[in-house]
Amino acid sequence: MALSKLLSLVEKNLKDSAPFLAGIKERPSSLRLGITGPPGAGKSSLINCLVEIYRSKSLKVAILAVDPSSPFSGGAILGDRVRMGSHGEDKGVYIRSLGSRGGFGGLNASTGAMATILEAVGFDVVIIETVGVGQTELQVMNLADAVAVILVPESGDVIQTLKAGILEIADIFVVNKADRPGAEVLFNELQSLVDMEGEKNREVLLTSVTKNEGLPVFAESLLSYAKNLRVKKRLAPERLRRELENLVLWTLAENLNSKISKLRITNVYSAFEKFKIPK
Ligand SMILES: Nc1nc2c(ncn2[C@@H]2O[C@H](COP(=O)(O)OP(=O)(O)O)[C@@H](O)[C@H]2O)c(=O)[nH]1
Ligand SMILES: [Mg+2]
Repeated sequence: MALSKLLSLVEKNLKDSAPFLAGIKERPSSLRLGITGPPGAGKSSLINCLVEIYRSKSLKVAILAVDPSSPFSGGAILGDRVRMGSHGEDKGVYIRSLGSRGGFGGLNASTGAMATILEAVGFDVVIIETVGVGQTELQVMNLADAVAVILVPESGDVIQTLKAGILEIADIFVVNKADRPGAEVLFNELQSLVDMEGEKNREVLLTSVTKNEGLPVFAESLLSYAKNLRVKKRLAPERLRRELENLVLWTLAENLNSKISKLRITNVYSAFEKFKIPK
């Protein structure tokens, strides 16, 4: 498929794709939804439900899964027909897994480029799934117009144990696996966190994929957050600054890797030592 080839080209050689990417016009109607949370929380299962709901509204949906264990990837799909549902032959659904390699903002840059392409070729919704564990994966959520952080009763004392980062980026908290004990406790805990914030206007929802509960509400809410926050998030100075920083770091790392031989790198390093800014 031509789209897959194009995305692979961009993923493998972001630098050379820059002029092409710069020529792509942004589609104001497209929305990016970020889904993150600890492994096993049910992110992929929920995304599968979102896809079904959005498809029923005739929205075209693309998924970028930055999760090596995602059931969307490779053979795992075949072993998990329930979670994948029937999107296999649906042309209005595109699923792609991305490795979280390429540090220094590389993942951020290539995921962003891929989302841009997917929007340009006509996908109304681009869902980005990352495991909310590493800083790199969390940063990718900056690309989204709205972010849902998925938690489960087993997450335990989340508010104490979760890194601040993952709590901050949420527009919606989803307590999934509401069919399990402890879901209400976690829900209340998050609700009081959100209530204290006042002006931030974040939301807490309960879902159960297995019991088919809370899913349309979640789907609708995520979409409406994205619609409302889209412009603000895409033009946020903080985000643009971080994207630029990523790009600069990534370009430097690329150049360092490709242009400096191993022999010379020691010379560069000792030269650099001399120029360090004194404290
Ligand atoms: N009991 C229960 N299990 C669920 C629910 N949602 C997902 N799961 C299961 O949790 C496991 C992890 O789901 P997955 O979607 O791969 O999680 P991810 O790692 O966050 O993407 C799978 O075995 C799912 O079937 C739910 O609402 N209730
Ligand atoms: Mg997953």
